[in-house]
Amino acid sequence: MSSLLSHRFRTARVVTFSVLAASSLVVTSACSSDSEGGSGETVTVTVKDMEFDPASVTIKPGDTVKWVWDASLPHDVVSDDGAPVAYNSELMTEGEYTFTYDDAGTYGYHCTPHPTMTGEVIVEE
Ligand SMILES: [Cu+2]
Repeated sequence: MSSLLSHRFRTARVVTFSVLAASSLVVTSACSSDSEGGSGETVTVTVKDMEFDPASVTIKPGDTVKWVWDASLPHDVVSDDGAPVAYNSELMTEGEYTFTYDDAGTYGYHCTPHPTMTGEVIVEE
């Protein structure tokens, strides 16, 4: 009987977390749709433990990518060697980092401590 009770508690906590995660997603997408004076759109990528989600995004010149951390391990966002422009965030577990891509091209990036954590931004006219 006690194991059933603890299972029910755990289920309730998972549901609460999901509701919180869903409501923060709504806030994020609401923010990304507000643009001022014809400036570019903002696309959000979540920095999770061991993956960028989504790992590939396609945007237009002048658009901005906003990485939002949702991680327990420290990760960063660093442009690949040979990418058309260089940038890098701090190593962190929470917070956000933005970069605006002015020119068309394919921009690979990665996380320094985790070489298998890779992503790309495709900028198309
Ligand atoms: Cu990482």
